[in-house]
Amino acid sequence: MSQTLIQERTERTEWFLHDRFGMFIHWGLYAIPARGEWVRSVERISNEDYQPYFDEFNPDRYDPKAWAKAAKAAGMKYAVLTAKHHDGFCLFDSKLTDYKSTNTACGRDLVREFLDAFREEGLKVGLYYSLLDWHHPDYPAYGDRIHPMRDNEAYRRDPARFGVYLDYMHGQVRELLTEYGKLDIMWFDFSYDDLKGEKWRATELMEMIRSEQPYIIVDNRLEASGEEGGSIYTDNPSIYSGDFASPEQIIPPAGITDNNGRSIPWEACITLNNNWGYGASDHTYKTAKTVIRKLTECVSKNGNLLLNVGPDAKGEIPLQSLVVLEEVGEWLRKNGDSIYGCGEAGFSKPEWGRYTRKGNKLYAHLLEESVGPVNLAGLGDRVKSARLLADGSELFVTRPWNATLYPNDAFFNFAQPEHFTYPLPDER
Ligand code: JFZ
Repeated sequence: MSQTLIQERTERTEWFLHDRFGMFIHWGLYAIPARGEWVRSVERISNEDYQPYFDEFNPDRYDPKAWAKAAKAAGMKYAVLTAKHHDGFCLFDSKLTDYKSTNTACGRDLVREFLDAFREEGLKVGLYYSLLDWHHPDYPAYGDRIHPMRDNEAYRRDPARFGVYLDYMHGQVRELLTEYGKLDIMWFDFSYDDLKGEKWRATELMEMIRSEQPYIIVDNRLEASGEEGGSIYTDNPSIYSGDFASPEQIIPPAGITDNNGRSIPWEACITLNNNWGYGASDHTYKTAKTVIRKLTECVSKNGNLLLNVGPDAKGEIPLQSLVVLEEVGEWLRKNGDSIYGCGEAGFSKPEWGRYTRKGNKLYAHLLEESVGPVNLAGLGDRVKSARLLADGSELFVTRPWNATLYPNDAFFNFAQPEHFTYPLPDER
């Protein structure tokens, strides 16, 4: 059984592991207070005090085609939008709630427009759906997760009412899967140690998902909680273990493998500044150079990078994010062969950078300027020829690093991580 699950997971995630780089979009009412998507919990904001954001929400500069063009130009191949975050506000026209974008001043189904625009650009599309719901009266904000601002009286009076919430949650997932065409990714978020798996009626949910959209890939957070990644980390995954692991704000030091040492599909989700949702005063943006290096690091460990943007209340991706995305795209246009379809090289990490690999092509990401020749220690005589990836120019490979050529020798390609021209190895 589990072998079948693993086999199906391998097939479903083939495109995903090839594509390597996606855009995460955290957007909702919280773009108005502009202090991150947890603002309601962090500041203990009551339903009543959160209501004005719903009343004034009107992102009249929302232009998902512009988002899609920016993602595509950045070299991203897929995108995931928050259809509903923890605050419960729906960016889609759910029949199961009034708490949705179509009932705000903007009156638009933001999810549908997102999907249309990104598909139009040829990107794969995914939706993030929060398992938590601070707005639903029957959601159990219990234990240390009581949100004092919440009036979840109904649940507190009668915990059995959690089932009412689960019907709602399952119903909304079904809406997303049946009313919006083919989706490529379902990104659930998240579980707690004592609220995961079957507590979400996860088997039933997964069976529904698979029957509606057999090829959709699902993250591991129906089961994963905090540090605990769930049974996807084992060679005996549950039906709701997910198709990929979702390390957050971290790139796993040695990639992710199961207890048999076999590589598991994974995607690191990383913010561009220090917030998922729009943070008006957060200017701690990563540089393009950092993003390129982190993307390379993920790929060198068989992983993906889902890079986040947090559009503002008007619907625009912050300019600081766009500038970084553009520069990353510039690099990928020249060096994308070292990222797409690539993975771990099977050689230990060189002193001067990282390797990625696709078949018999090895990509050397030179992260340090070298003094003299770049040492290809460990490759021995397997290097047949070397080229600078960005412009195709020849690089000399000198002894003792290539002596003899064999029929299946590796091609050696240098991906240029930055825009500097590094010194060619001397021919001696
Ligand atoms: C979750 C969300 O809470 C967050 O707002 C954002 O959407 C991110 C992508 O996902 O962040 C988490 C989820 C789980 C834990 C911590 C942060 N956890 O269990 O420790």
